Amino acid sequence: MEFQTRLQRDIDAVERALQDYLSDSCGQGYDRIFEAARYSVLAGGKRLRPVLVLAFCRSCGGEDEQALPFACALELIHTYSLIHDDLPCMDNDDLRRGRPTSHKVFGEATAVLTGDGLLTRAFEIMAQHKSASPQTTLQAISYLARAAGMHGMIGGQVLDMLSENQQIDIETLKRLQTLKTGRLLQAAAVLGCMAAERLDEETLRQAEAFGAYLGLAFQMQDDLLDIEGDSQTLGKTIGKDEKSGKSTFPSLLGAEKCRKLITEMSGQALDALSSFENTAFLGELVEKLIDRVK
Ligand code: GRG
Repeated sequence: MEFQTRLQRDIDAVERALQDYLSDSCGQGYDRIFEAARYSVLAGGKRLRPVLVLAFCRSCGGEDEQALPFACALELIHTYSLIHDDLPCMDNDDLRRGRPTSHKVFGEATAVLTGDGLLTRAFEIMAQHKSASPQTTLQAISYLARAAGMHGMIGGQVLDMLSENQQIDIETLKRLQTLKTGRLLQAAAVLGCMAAERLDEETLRQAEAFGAYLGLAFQMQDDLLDIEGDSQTLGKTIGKDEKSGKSTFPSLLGAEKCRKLITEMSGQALDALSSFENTAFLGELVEKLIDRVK
């Protein structure tokens, strides 16, 4: 199947599943939390992480149905992180996925609770995954919890906060971004393998390597877009890194070196795919990501 058709099918499958998972209405006075959850989750977004889960599952011989609960759980966690990251006490952002941020529409307290609700809903969805074996489910929950938690994305966010207005070196920045952005991308690749019941150490190690390289290339590209990109096309505020005094890959290395490293890192991500089958789709996805619109 042609790349674009496959991608659109995957995105559509994820959108339908996300809608189902968030279709609750309680009729007991707290429907607003479901409304706020749908507002942020169903606002578009590239769906990169869930698409990666589906693609890795297929590349390990699994079916999309096996991967969808893990894929959606990961997207809910990603969306919670965006909602919380946009709060006034964090990045204080007004625009996300082309819309006013959650706290602008629903207020700060509801935005905090929406993030909390999405995080917990994610693990509920995983625990209820019917077609995965109990061992796989447990391993996947444990992996994602660590990737999203204090040894992963949250740890990266704390390093990010502590580095504001500080002179940090490139190794510190890499470590920070590997945690903050890379861990969820690693989780996407690993959860895809797990969904297909491929739990051997070597497979998971290669999936992790893919996620780590892609995470760095993706973050470097994101930093470049923050300088060179267009707010309307990207659906978020740009130029924020410089204003907030944050070290970024282009600020430490320069744009040219970044572009070179993006090519190198994505090449290493592609190399990590050699132990998987039918990787044409994943290969094109990597190419597409590092060539995002300016
Ligand atoms: C839990 C508060 C809190 C923060 C965790 C992940 C994170 C740290 C904050 C999110 C903000 C951010 C700029 C993260 C870097 C990773 C990144 C480029 C996120 C945006 O992901 P995309 O481009 O977004 O996949 P869409 O909207 O397409 O899903």
